[in-house]
Amino acid sequence: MLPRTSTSLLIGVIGLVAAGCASESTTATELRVPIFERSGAASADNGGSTSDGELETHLKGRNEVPPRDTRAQGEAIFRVSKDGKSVDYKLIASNIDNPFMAHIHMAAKGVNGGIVVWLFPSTAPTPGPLGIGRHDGELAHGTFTASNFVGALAGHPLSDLLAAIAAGNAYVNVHTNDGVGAINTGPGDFPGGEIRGQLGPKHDEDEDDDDGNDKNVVNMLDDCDPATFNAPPGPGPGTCVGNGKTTFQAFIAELTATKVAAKWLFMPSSLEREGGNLFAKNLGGETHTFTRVAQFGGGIVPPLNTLSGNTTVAPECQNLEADDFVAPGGTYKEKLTSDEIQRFQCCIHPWMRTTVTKDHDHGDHGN
Ligand SMILES: [Cu+2]
Repeated sequence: MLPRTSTSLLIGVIGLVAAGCASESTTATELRVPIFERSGAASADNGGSTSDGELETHLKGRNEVPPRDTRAQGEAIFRVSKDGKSVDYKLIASNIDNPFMAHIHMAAKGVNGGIVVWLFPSTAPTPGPLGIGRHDGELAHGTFTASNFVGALAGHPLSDLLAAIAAGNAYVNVHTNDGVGAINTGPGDFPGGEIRGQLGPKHDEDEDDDDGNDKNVVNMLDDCDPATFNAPPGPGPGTCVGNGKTTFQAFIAELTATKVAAKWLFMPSSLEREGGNLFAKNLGGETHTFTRVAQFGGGIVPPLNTLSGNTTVAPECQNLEADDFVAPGGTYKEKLTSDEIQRFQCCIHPWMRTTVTKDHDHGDHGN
């Protein structure tokens, strides 16, 4: 590995303009796995594990579309394997009547989407019996891989689900059905879904951000393929120390077509906070910045500004200091204000953004 400093990486990035250094290729053997922060509200039945790679969502009736009036609630916990090839999960539900199936669906918050993974009764795409009555506790646990994908993800790699989760486009849904008469007659009979929880970037309102800083985290993610980023015509040696899958050519092609590279992102892209510290963790393979700007704009790499349509450079990106560059594995601390809106962006990849809005009603309703 090359010795790396913020400066040499920066030069590597700027080298995009005039690449041509000797190549040093490394093989990518591992999938890049987005790491998610655990929610602060731990369930009584989650085994107590708090290791990285775990994600969790709280399932509630009011998250359904349309919202369902129910006392049922649940929790889904996922753990991505180190090699990124499988996911262990546990699904817990209480105060729920007649659950008969549960899945991961693909859609944003507030939108209903198709099934991509079955979780209950099992990973097999088969519903359970109707009208099973009251359930409290673990509903299902198991392991799934890409071979379990159905619907829109059938035939896709596991990384596509992780990317959807990172983008806020996946949720867990538990369906109920009493098997009698009309549907949607009340709790225990919502075949379209009784409790739901979004996966990924959403910071659940159950979170208590008063203790511990690790909940105030924005993850900086990318998916750079080191072989192509570190060699011509990529930006050059040392640019990418990760094990991503997106080639430099595909990165430029996506940027050209859509003005963003979707796997280069800040996660979450929006959160509600008032004061306190925010920690931006670089989990990617490239250097990024987490720069407070008055308005989002272009950064310090003109070709990336042009391709992403950010032709007006954010002035804050023109005054960067060495310690503004966050190398892979690094963390950047930013003190939040009580301003109504605070904006942070990467000054290298200007489409990587997070907006912090003032936390108006910090709900507090325990399990
Ligand atoms: Cu960046």
